[in-house]
Amino acid sequence: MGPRIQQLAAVLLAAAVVVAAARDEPRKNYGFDHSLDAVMSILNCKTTFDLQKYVDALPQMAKIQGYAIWHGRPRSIQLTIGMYQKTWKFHRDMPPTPVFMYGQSRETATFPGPTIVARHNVPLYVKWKNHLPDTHILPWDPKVDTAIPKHGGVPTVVHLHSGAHPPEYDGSAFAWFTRDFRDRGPAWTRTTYRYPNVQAPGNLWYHDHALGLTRVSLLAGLLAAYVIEKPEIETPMNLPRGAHDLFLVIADRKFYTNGSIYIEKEWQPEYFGEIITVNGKAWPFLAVHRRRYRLRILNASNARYFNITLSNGLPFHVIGSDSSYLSKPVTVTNLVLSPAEIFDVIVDFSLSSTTGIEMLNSARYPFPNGDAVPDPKLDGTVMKFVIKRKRKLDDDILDNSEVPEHGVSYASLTSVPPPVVMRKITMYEYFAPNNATKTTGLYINGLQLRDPVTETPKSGTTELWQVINLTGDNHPLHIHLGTLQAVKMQELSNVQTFTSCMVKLNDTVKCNFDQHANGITVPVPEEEKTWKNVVKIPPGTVTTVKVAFLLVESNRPYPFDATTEPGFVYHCHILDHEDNAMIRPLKLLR
Ligand SMILES: *[C@@H]1O[C@H](CO)[C@@H](O)[C@H](O)[C@H]1NC(C)=O
Ligand SMILES: *[C@@H]1O[C@H](CO)[C@@H](O)[C@H](O)[C@H]1NC(C)=O
Ligand SMILES: *[C@@H]1O[C@H](CO)[C@@H](O)[C@H](O)[C@H]1NC(C)=O
Ligand SMILES: *[C@@H]1O[C@H](CO)[C@@H](O)[C@H](O)[C@H]1NC(C)=O
Ligand SMILES: *[C@@H]1O[C@H](CO)[C@@H](O)[C@H](O)[C@H]1NC(C)=O
Ligand SMILES: CC(=O)N[C@H]1CO[C@H](CO)[C@@H](O)[C@@H]1O
Ligand SMILES: [Cu+2]
Repeated sequence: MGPRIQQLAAVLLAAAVVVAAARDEPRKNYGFDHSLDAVMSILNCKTTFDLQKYVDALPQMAKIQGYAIWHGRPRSIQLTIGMYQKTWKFHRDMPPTPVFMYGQSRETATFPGPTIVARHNVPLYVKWKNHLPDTHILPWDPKVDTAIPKHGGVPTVVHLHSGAHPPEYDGSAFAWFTRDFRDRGPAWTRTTYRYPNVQAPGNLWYHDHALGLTRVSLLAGLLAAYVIEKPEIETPMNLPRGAHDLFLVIADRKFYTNGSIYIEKEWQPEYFGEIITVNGKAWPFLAVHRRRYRLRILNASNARYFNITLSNGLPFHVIGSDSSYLSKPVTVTNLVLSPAEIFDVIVDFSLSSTTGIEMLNSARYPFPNGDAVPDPKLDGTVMKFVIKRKRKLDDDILDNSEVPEHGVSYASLTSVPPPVVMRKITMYEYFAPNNATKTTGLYINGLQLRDPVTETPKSGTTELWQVINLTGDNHPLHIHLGTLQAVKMQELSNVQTFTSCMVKLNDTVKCNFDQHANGITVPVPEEEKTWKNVVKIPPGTVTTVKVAFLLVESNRPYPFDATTEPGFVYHCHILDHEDNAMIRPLKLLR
């Protein structure tokens, strides 16, 4: 190692040690100690560690139209999308990495997979096909409740995140299947899913959801974007379109020197990588014109939060978050993204004072109180925009798009009926003793996924959920089918007393919840005031969210039966937590 590398090694080692020290570590390998090997392997490998930034152009994933036009009207079609093992170059100077990817064929599969563009109210049928090999490319932990097929193979099942669809098409963790449907999970019923696309227009994504494998299968590459368009709403907004409407799918990864993706064999509470990829490339660059661009920023990391800014201070005009537009655009200079969170923004590069603009990240990890701070040389940067020289008579530069004055009328909390039920949802973590057969993990309300359902909302109603975080981390709450919006975030007083009481009694009444829910109120950020699919739940607070089990755009019940088997789930979207097992069943009633 050269002196500069050695210096950086020391910094990195220090950072990793701090991460380990920052967490309670009741057992030796509950932490990040093994990650030192990976850090070292990266340091020893000049090609990986000395990766030059901004040498790969930002790719755009292929767009697949999820409808046909027949006599001028959109109509349903069926797509076939497969899952393939291939290799992918994450950087010009890295060896090819074995990955799992979605694609319409082996040749066209990409990391992330193709973006599906569906049309509002036009159902789309997708046949999901598993072409994966007999064994996973990444290790999984048998101490975590995991889908295990009789005949080998990689269990998969696809969940359309944010989708409003009946339970049989939700991609239940128990509805998995292996190659050619050879083995199938207990809730498996069909090969082809029907997505009704009845909800408001916005940004969704699809990803794997097989029991106990979500964190490794997404890490391996089974994730992609999905859009529901509704021209009646979107055309009048006059947003940037076509080549100026881009997805940025951000994901952090850690690699071995041979290019393979690194993850601990044993389940760890959070996966962090120091290499930031956007659309499958490490620290890419994008050449842009001096004009407005629409950027749909999706955080597809396992556990990393991002706090992004542009290096020259250019603002983001936020027009939507997750799968809904806002009431009106909100202008901010930084965005905090949790895992699985989406911000839909417009950036006006014509106002740039510089020709190169870096997208920076400053979120500590684990978020928000972890002692690890992103390294400006590594995870402190995301990508770079490079402004193209102006050419004469270049039509492409003419910009008729705008930041609309108004968004949609249904984004506000009061656009839906008042709640009919109030629930308390408590997030815990437990530390298994060294000799336990189960690993350390997390859970909700003292219960596990396989325990009987306790959340049974009535389809067509809204509810208030008070979500209490008894852990040290921020957890992004994700509810299948329903859509949610934070109402209030209030800090808890005497947190230690309340936490130890809850750990003992697991009962908010006996633990005098009301007497602790009296701290200061933290405002809900303006850019998150719309119907979301993940709401960040900060530590030491009770976050009250309104959950709508209806179509918020029309205030009508779902035009399908949402009460069938196998039901839905709600969970934390830190994938490592979801797998083990911050996840509970959700069953709608008529
Ligand atoms: C890369 O190295 C790791 C660690 O030694 C190993 O587990 C993995 O199988 C290797 N990958 C390939 C493609 O050889
Ligand atoms: C995000 O970054 C901005 C700008 O650097 C800073 O003001 C803000 O406090 C950060 N937010 C969080 C939650 O870290
Ligand atoms: C991205 O999403 C993952 C989960 O999917 C989450 O753990 C992570 O914190 C998010 N990161 C950002 C930058 O939003
Ligand atoms: C496991 O460890 C606990 C304490 O850590 C101890 O009380 C228990 O006896 C151990 N069990 C076995 C089977 O060794
Ligand atoms: C926690 O409380 C729930 C609901 O009151 C109960 O069903 C569950 O068994 C309790 N769990 C533990 C570990 O005490
Ligand atoms: C109830 C509660 O506040 N639990 C934890 C939330 O997170 C903080 C860390 O920021 C812990 O100190 C609390 O115990
Ligand atoms: Cu979590």
